[in-house]
Amino acid sequence: MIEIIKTTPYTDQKMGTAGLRKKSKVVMQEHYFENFLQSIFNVIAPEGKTFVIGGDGRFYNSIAIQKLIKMSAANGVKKLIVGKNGYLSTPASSNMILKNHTDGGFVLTASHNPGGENGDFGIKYATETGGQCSSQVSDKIFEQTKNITEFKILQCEDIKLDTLGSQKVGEMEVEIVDPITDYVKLMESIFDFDAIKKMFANGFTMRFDAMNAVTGPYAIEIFENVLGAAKGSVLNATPKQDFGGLHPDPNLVYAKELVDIMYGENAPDFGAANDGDGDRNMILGKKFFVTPSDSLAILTDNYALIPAYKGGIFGVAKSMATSTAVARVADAHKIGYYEVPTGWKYFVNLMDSKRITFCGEESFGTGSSHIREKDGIWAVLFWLNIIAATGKSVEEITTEHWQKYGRSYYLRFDFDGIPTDIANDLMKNLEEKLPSLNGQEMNGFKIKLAEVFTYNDPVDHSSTSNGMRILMEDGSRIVFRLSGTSSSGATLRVYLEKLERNKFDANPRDMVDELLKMAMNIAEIEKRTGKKQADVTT
Ligand code: G16
Repeated sequence: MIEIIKTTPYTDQKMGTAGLRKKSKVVMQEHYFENFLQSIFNVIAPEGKTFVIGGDGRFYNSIAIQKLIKMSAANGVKKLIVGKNGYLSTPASSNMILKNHTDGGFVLTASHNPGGENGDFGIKYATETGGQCSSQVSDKIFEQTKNITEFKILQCEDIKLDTLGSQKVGEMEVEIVDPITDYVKLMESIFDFDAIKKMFANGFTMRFDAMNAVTGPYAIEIFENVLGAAKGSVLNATPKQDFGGLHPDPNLVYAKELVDIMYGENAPDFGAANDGDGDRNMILGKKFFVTPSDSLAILTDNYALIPAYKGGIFGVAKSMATSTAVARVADAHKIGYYEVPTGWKYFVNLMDSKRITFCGEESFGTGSSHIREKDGIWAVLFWLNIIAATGKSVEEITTEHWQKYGRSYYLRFDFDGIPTDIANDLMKNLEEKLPSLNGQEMNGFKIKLAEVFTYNDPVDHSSTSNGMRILMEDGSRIVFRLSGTSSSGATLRVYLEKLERNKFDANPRDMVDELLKMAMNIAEIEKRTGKKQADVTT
């Protein structure tokens, strides 16, 4: 029986950079999830449509997914394709949306944010493009959430999600699928699996840290079972509701176990980690870290080594905050180059219109037009393929890249937990100051341009402003923006980049020191937030 339940709106259901992301306890409030989902349905008219659904397995996944299924049935959805046990990585979901030509999908995830009852929960909504909905659509959904008065739900038993195959829930078909098989096939169609297998057979060693999140089973299948990496190469491979207490953000701070292994004695040849929902990646060599910005540049420079791309690529894009390393590669290869606001959704039009093949972000995201999300395992396989094709180590590949293109020393400083009004005032003050900075000399740099970054989408002609940048005459940069993925309060991100053409072995922190002083001073960070230094540096 379909029930129509009266509800009262919440006022805080605005989607951020990637869907709705909140504290688990916020989402667990009465009708919070239902209100948000019904608001999406009210905007997208789901009757007769098919969606892909799943989640990263975090706390509340199993409850939310049952609500999602029952509300879909009550709202006239024709069919749901559901990852077995309710698990689906973000890239696998995008693949399934595209492969099955569905009308979109939902991934229950707060991505790299911690999970558990005291952690975060989230919902990403993707359209038929396989990418997340545009800001125009999320704005309409937000308006709905403010006025919602009722939602529809089918009253029925919980649906069993552990058996593959089709079942009926009311009038709706629910097909439980194994998402890993299709994803492995996709990866096999892109990379030279034979070359990578040969490399493992010859003794190449790796560690992949799945951080107790959704990619564990995908990684075991691909790296250990198919490619022949030694058993035990995948760490933290079993998805856990609270990620075993880990913060599933693959960077030098949070992927500590892997970092200790890669910087220890007898380190394996290659190390990598993925985040909660499998779209982010970190790449490491023996005692060596590749910044995500460099990784994008290196993958782009080496596209011809990969079977699926050797015929040529359209172009490449990065988020504005990402370092300019890939711009120099695009220039050398004479391919299209775009800079977009932070948020993978801004790449989707560029991929659909065949302007770009690759894209990436400083926030540990890299991907290509094989899907419309960033793809952690794809990036790891790309690196393995380059290593297999060249016989070189991660360090050699990266160092040779710097020798060819120069090195963008790059660090991001995050100032967390700032009260929202203080963060907004800081940004407003900074924006007002920008015109006066043009042409000034400070801390040994000459400022070429200080501006608000505005992106004009060449396909839908929408215009988006996100963050501010100060560009120096020597190619160095300072970028300021507020995070769009915080579940409470505000995080100020300060991104620093120092371009060096000849010096490659310096300490990045030393290299950006003057830029940091300059950024702290211009944005009045200590005065306004009370913070003398960043909470997290990556
Ligand atoms: C999300 C988006 C990314 C974006 C990141 C930045 O990542 O999908 O495109 O780069 O947020 O977040 P912030 O606004 O906090 O800097 P994910 O992995 O959380 O989906």
